[in-house]
Order: sequence, then structure tokens, then C-alpha cells
Amino acid sequence: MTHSYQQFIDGRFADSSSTFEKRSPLTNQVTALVPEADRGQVDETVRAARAALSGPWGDMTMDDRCALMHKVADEITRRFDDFVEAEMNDTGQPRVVMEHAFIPRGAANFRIFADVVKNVPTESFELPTPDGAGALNYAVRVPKGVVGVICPWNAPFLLMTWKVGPALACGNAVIVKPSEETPSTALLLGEVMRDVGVPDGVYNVLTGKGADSTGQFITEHPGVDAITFTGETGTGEAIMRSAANGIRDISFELGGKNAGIVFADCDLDKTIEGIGRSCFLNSGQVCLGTERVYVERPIFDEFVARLKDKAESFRIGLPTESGINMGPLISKVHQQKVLSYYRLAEEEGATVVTGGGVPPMADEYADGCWIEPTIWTGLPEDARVMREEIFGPCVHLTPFDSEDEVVALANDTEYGLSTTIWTENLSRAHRVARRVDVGITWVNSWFLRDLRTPFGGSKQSGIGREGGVHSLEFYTEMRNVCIKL
Ligand code: NAD
Ligand code: 6OD
Repeated sequence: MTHSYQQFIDGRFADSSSTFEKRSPLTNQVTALVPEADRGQVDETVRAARAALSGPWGDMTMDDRCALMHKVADEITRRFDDFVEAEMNDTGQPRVVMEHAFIPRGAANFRIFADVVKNVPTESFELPTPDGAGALNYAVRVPKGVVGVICPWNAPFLLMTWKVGPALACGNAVIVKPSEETPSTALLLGEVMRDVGVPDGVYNVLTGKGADSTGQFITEHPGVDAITFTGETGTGEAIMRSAANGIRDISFELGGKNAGIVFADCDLDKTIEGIGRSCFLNSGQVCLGTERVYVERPIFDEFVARLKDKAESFRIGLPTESGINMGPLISKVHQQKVLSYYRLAEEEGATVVTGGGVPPMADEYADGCWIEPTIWTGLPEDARVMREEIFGPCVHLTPFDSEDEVVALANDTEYGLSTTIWTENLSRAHRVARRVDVGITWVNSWFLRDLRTPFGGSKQSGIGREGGVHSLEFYTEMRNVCIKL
């Protein structure tokens, strides 16, 4: 049965004159019709959001606003199963990943930032003046205004709330554009916002596509004061051009080609577990994932054999089946992209250690977007598979001989999002961590998140940092007040 989505504008669900089809990643069958907001609806939504800023939302005290954000988190927790179900249907990823990571993080994004906002001080300076009376400067934070939040499909609820949580805690109004593949949890959050009493126009969701569609219409709209975006680097370039009109602020979290670094003195059991997650979690559709792993030569062969066992231990299947820990890719288009890299790896001379194709699935799932976890060795560093983000459950393993060599290899990329380093030598861990040119380094762990820490990418992996106080720097404007005494 085909479900019809609506958009969430000014506190109400609304249709649109045009729609597009959404397919299930499990079957590739059409499951829903999604509205595509046109320029008129974007304009209407911007007006509603601006009105909210000068209405009850703008007048609300910080304490009341933050208390409301806690209510949002509580209501997400109360409706936990609805969120798990919605996200699972959109992404096809295993229930266990939704329940233990992606949905609880959505609620945490509201709680943590409500608390951060209340606890960050502003600065104050006393200035001597010739008359001896002096002057007092103090800074105040005000919301940026209407923030456009443009989101990807790979961890939809986590990544959307990671931006909406701090944006609202800081007093902004938001217009969220979820990915065309995964609109469900953003819309479900509309019900939550309405039910806990978030004023109309504060949280809006416009569904649609990107270029020449809703995404572009939002980012080009002069009434949108700032744009926060997570997605591909190329899309970031397009949005940056839109944001240049009217000099609007941007925060970008973009693509990666992250390196894992494994030293011979690592705890190999823990390393295989950790690197296994970093390569294959969410079918490799995690921006922080590792598609290149460099392993110190004395343990290279053992590492290859053990990571192969790990990859082959994944149970691929339906998100609702027990014991399943790998789902499909998001769409046929993405599956074809990943498979094109699987073919390219062989053309470029890779040895396929495991995987490389599509697992057979039965009956109505035969045409789903399934993919095998894949490991390669033997590619040169200039192979395209070594340089371009694939965003699938695949990794290339390369041996190395020295610290200097591995730092150079890890840094030899236009991206700079994250790295994961595995060693039992603490001094080496600190030394190497400082030298890898990325925004986020994990040692003996991966994707272990403290939301108070700076998060973002170097080089072409992003602009700006969010997390903790850094989110406030983007979602508020600092103003200085100077009082002559
Ligand atoms: P994408 O860039 O194709 O799309 C992201 C969003 O941008 C979608 O909502 C899309 O509709 C919209 N969009 C596309 N073109 C647009 C335009 N011209 N103007 C305005 N909006 C536009 O990314 P994706 O395929 O959804 O997600 C995968 C990518 O996201 C990968 O590159 C991955 O590395 C990256 N990512 C990065 C992070 C991070 O934190 N750095 C996190 C998750 C995903
Ligand atoms: O944990 C986060 O806050 C975050 N932004 C994760 C990004 C995951 C990318 O796929």
C-alpha cells in the first residue's frame, strides 16, 4: 500500500501540488508519495518562521525554552518505537542500530544542547576612560534567525536533531529539508513539537529534492539567515554559492575518505571489533567510516585474515529479523554507485579478499539494494578507489613500516574528517593523533561521541565546528554592549 506524506508548515501538516515516489531499500518497490515543496511553499514557510521569531517563541525566556526542549526529548523517548519503526522503514537498517544508537541520540541532542545553552557564559570587559568613570562592555547572544537545515539520508534522525536541537535551544526557528530518501522521522518530530507545545512556525519540515527543487529553493531564499548542511562535498559547493547571495552564514559537515591506522602493538581482538564497526556499520554509510586502513607490516597478514572473518560474520537481512546486523544500501542509485566502485577496484588491480558483489535474496527482496561487505588489498595509493568516497561497506588494507610513512599516507587525501588509531603505546597514540590532519581522531575506539566536543571536518570535509559551545557559535550571533559609566 502506498503511503502519502505531508509537509509540516507553521504547526500544521500540509499537502503540496506535486509529489515524487519513495521506494523501500528492502524491495525497491514504491512505498510512498512524498510532497515536493515549490518556491511558493518555501516562501510561505519562511514567513511563518519569521513570524514565530517575533511571536511567543521570541519572547520565551531561555529557561522556558530549554524546559520545552527537555519535553521534546521526553516525548521522543515516549514515542521511541514509532521513531525506530519510521527510521527502519526509511533506511532498511537493523532495528538494533536504531534502538541502541540512532534514535536515543536524537533525544540526547535536545537534552544536551538545552543544558549547554544555559551554562555557557558570555564575556565582559571593563574599559578605563579619560574621565576616570570607565565603561563596561558585555556580550549578549541572540539567535541567528531562520536557519535552513539540509540533511542527508544515512543517519537521518541523528544528523537532523544534531542541528535542530542546538538551533532551537538557542532560540532560532528552523526549516528542515530531510533527504528525499528519508523524510519520515523529521515529519514525526513535527507531531512531537506540536504535541509538547512548541509554538507554530518554529519547527518546519519541507520535503523535496535538492538541486532545482526544495533544497535549492530554501538555501536561495533571502529570508533564511543561516544554512547548516550535512552531505556530499559537491552539494556543499552548490549551497555555498547560494549562501553567498546575501552573505549568509554556513556550517558544513561533508564527505570523507577516512584512514584507520593499526600498529602492531594494538590489542588485536579489540581492533578487529572496532575497525569492523568503522568499515561496516550502517552498511558503510557513515561519513566517519574508514575506507582505507593502514596496518603495520608484522601483523598485516593476520589482520587481513581476521577482518575477512569479521566481514563474513555479518548477517545480512531484514531490519526486523533477530540477529541481523547488516541492512541494504539506501537506494538502487546508491547500490549501482557502490557496485561501480567494486568493479573499478578489480579493474585497478585489487585483490578481492572477500565480497565484491550482491548477496542473493529471496522473493520480493531479490531486487532490494543489498550489497556484500568487501575487503581489498593491493591497490596503489593513486587508484580512484583509494581516493574517492564510496560510502559503502568496503575497505582497502595496506601494510606500512613506519610512523612517518603512515601519517603521510593517512594525510594524502583532499578530505579530513576523522581517523581511528589503534595502539597500546600511549605516547605514540598522542604523537600520531596530533599529526593526522582531520577534525576528529579516535584512539582505540570509533564513533564514541561526547556531544560537548568540537565536531567537524578539515580540508574538503567541512567548514566550522558544531558540538557543545561550538554549536552556540554558529546558532547565535554575539553582540557587544558598551556602557559609558
Ligand atoms: P547529498 O549531498 O546528496 O544530499 C544531502 C541533502 O542535500 C539532501 O537533502 C539533498 O536533497 C540536498 N541537496 C542536494 N543538492 C542540493 C542543492 N543544490 N541545494 C540544496 N540542497 C541540496 O548527500 P547524501 O547522499 O544525502 O549523503 C551522503 C553524503 O553525506 C556523503 O558524502 C557523506 O560523507 C556525507 N555525510 C557527511 C557527514 C559529516 O558529518 N561530515 C555526515 C553524514 C553524511
Ligand atoms: O555524531 C554526530 O554528531 C555526527 N554528526 C555523526 C555523523 C555521522 C555521519 O554519518
